[in-house]
Amino acid sequence: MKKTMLMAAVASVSVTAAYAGEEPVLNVYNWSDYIAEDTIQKFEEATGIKVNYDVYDSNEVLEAKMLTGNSGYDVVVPTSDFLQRQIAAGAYQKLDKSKLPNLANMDAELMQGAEVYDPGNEYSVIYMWGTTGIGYNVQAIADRLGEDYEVNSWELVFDPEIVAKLADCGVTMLDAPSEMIPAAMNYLGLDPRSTDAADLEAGAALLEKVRPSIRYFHSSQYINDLANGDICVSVGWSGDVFQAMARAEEAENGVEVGYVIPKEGALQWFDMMAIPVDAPHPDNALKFINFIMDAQITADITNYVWYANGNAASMPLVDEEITSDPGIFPTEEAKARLWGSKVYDARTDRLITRLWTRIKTGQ
Ligand code: N2P
Repeated sequence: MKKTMLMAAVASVSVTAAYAGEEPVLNVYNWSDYIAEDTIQKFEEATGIKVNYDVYDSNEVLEAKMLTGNSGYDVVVPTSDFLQRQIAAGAYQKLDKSKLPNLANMDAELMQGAEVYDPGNEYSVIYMWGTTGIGYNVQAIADRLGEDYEVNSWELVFDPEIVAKLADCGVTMLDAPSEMIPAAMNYLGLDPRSTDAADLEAGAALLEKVRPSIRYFHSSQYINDLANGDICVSVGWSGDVFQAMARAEEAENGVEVGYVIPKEGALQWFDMMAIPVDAPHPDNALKFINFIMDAQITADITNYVWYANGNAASMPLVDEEITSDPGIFPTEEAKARLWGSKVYDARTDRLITRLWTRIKTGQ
């Protein structure tokens, strides 16, 4: 009898404990090569919360998980246009801003820019932002196009004759249809944000034309390949190309990597931290998002991954080498030629997926 009462008492204590707080676990799903080496460890030490950290390199992969639900993730980092579509589908929960005091560190202008996708910044906070431009091996280009050739145009990958001269040293593109097709449209002089089927078809036709000169479509492999000199041109994300540059320098392998925002313009995107509607640990998620918005923590990430962030307070702590690089923080002149990601309706999205399959498989 006594024993039973004791067991009941123990059971009720542990139930109370479970209600008082979440288990000290957090499941994060972020882009690959997108965090400093010690960020997770620092968060675990500061909070006692154990982090399971998984990575992806494609918005489509993340979106499939978010729209299916039950991903088990507490914090994810979709790009703003994908985020908007996922918010509309009910995939995220509103942020309890009373638990995010470090929101005061954020750059008001950039957060306002992000409101295009998330009005009132109700569901998301900027993690990092960047551009989709061209990474290249300086010597390999000079060898094939001449010492005087200036890499500053999308012609490097979209002019069939020019890219054919580079095919032997390895040209790669992102496996990101909603970034690659608009870039081709932009090169053709079309509005990269157009959803007109004829414009999208024209962009796709150009990609098909240069397809024989493309070694692969992949969105993370190119970092090491550029760094090792195994490929010579990648349409890639700003920070990733800078990471390739840094890895080559560290390896002292004689490979010099450059990054350019082409003169015709480029996509500027924002990656946003958000909490899935069915996150198992939403309070821990808020703790993590607030931790990331700490000025020093965000500066450490930018200093490691070479991506610009949206945290004004972190700026004085970011290396001068990064803040002064126009490939990472574009000049006003370059900024005027950047375009924002476009949110596609379901019909346009299906068309883009179809065109992309055709481009990749050549059918
Ligand atoms: C990090 C890639 C993040 C940029 N490897 C994609 N929006």
